[in-house]
Amino acid sequence: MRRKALVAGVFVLAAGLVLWQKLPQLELGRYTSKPADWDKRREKVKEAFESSWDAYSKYAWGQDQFHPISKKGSQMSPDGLGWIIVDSLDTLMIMNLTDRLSTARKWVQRSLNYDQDQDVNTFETTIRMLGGLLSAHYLASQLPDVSSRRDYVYLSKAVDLADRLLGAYESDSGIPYASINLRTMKGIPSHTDGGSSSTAEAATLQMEMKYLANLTRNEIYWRKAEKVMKVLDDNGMEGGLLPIFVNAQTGRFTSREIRLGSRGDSYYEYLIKQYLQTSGQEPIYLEMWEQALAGIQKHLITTTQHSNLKFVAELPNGIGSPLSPKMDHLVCFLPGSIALGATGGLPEAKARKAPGWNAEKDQQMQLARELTKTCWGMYKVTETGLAPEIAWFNADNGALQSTPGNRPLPATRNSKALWEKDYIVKPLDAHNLQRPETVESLFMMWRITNDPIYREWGWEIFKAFEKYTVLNDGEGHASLNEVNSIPPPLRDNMESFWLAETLKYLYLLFSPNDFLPLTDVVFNTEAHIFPRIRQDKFQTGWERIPSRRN
Ligand code: DMJ
Repeated sequence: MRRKALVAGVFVLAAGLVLWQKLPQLELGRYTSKPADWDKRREKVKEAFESSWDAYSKYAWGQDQFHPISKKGSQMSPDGLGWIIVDSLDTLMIMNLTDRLSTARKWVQRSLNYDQDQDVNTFETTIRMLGGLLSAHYLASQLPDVSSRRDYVYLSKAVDLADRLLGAYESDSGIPYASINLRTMKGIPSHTDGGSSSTAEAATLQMEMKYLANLTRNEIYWRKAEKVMKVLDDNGMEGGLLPIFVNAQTGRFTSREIRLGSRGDSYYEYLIKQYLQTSGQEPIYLEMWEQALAGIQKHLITTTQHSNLKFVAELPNGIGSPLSPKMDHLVCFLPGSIALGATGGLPEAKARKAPGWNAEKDQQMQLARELTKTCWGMYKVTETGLAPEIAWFNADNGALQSTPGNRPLPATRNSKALWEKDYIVKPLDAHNLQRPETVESLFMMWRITNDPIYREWGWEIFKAFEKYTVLNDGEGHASLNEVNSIPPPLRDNMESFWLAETLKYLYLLFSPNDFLPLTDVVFNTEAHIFPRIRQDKFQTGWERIPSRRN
């Protein structure tokens, strides 16, 4: 009898344990588990980085792309551009991987040469290569054990590269051409999109060029980059929302399409980050950010049909036309940037007590929380627990008419059965490229709100990457072709932003909050780290046309 009772007791206990472990998966909301060992989890992220880096080093050292299944590399130019090595330098520093860093530094010093007859994308080369070198230069003087203060290897490569990139800005309007030849320094219009440059690409070069101007006291980098902001703003677009293509000769937009995903995204990100980068000395960018954020809320944010999740829809034909219920994973940078803008990077509790806190900021924080949840749902809803490249949402017709921001919101009903119905993953959009945007926002939201839910969500995402993207032989990680098949088919590529961004943000999410505080640094769109500039060597060189301010 006693034995039976014991067996029954053990059974009940085991069932309870299984249910308790399942609990986090049954809701989009709260976790109730015991405190986690974040140091241990951070170590796990570091091990994942080491595994990916070591596989790259073993099979593709010095090459721009790594194909982890076929175990080989490929180049984007005859001699290579340092695409993976340069993009990873600051993560190596942050994780204190000193031996690997020293090998990488030697490669940069001895083998990296940008004097090549090669067309490169102006934006990608700026955010990854110039940004990577500048961040390495900054951190080398900041982090113990990394390097010496007098190490100019990274900065001298950055100057050489930036001088080559300057040619891209030599269009009639000052809007940079999509590409640049590194040797001839001649700008090249896009081979697609009717020769237009993309808006995000033209307006996501400013932080890199301005930090370089500040370091070298060479004003040209500053002026070329900020001119772009004026030309774009002079178009006077309603609600601060810009179409995604712009002609480099005329400086005028060539489409009506507006979105916060590809080709639109980091224009908005760099508005608030430029303001923070110069420690509030350029209020023009705060004004533009606030105008754009109001426009996003008025024209793009709407809610799902079943569980009232907020998402950022698209306007394929511009303001005044119906919304398309599609959201790229790329948009998931937005909640982190909103929280950063509302608080300036301070913990929310402190920001709320600072002068200038108001109902609008309160509402922005609420929006940041809701959008972060929607991005987390993009992971939670798939079989692998990894987000698709693009999610579609169920929203009723009323919600998709123009100016949805004016509609009253239905009450939240947040049970799993309902919220799952709101996400649609189409087969063509079901790949996962190891992208960082959601973990980037989780990192910002954790630092700002101090709500542990964001760390827990980040841990769930990391575990899914570990479960499904590690190669069978354990050598590195790959992208996925399909997030809803188990096992998911791997794609023979490892993106450089896996090392530069995704693993860096996860590592920082699990690190102590005083490591690289958000009030001291600002992350470029590739997660490269620049200091907040406190001196004012250069001032803003332009003003908005007054009528553009509404
Ligand atoms: C990165 O190169 C940058 O984060 C960019 O802003 C968007 N695309 C990738 C990551 O998804």
